[in-house]
Amino acid sequence: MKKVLALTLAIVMVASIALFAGCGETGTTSSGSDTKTEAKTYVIYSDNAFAPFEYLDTKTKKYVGVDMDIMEAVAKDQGFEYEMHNEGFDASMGAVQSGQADGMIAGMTINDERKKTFDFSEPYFDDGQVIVAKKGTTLDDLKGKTVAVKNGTAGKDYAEEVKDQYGYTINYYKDSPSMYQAVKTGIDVACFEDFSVIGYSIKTGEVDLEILNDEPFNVKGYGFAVKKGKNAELLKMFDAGLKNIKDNGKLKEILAKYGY
Ligand code: ASN
Repeated sequence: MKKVLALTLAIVMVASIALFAGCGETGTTSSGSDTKTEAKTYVIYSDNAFAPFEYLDTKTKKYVGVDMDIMEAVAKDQGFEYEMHNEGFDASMGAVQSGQADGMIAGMTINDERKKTFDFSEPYFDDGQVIVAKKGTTLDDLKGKTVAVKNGTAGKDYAEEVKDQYGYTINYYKDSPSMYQAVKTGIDVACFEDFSVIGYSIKTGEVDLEILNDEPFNVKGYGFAVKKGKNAELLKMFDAGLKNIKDNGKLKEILAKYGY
């Protein structure tokens, strides 16, 4: 009799452990086949000084901008949680590749080279790069000088590509303000930056530089990115949310808020 009781107890214990384990693993609030997985807080990385896409609002000490608003609107639409880390562009790419971040939104140009290591959302904005210098500089003035680029960017890739054509050498910087500063102080004769970003800073009077080329080069879409083959569910939610905010006018509203 004792043996039977002990056995029954053991079975009950094993069964309840299995039940608990099951709950812990999937975090289900199950009712039949309608199971929901436990809410995850996604880690999203971004650039830190790329107005109007992401920049520190000195009054509120919070990062604001087009990308910050898009991420918020998409997450709200899709009902997921995230935390934003504004660590810089190159750092964001590194964080996504190392798995430290689940995704990034940083005015990131969608191109074929990056598609080898990232999966991108649908585009939400189009932009290309321009060459920027002190007023009165011409493209001929680049010869024999140094130009500034930001690590890891599409502008950097383009500057490397056409370097012999213009005859300059390249200095590498970690963020956009350091690049502008190097041009202002004369360390470098020019820098390469996304057209709408430098255009915004010139317009607001933040940066007293001039765009040298008539048309931006390599105009391409900006997209949200995850590591290739990873976080497919996050990318799917981003795309679904992006479609909704495109359809319901929210994206237009966000862009208008920042002057587009
Ligand atoms: N458009 C830039 C790039 O994709 C992004 C940036 O500088 N934040 O390289």
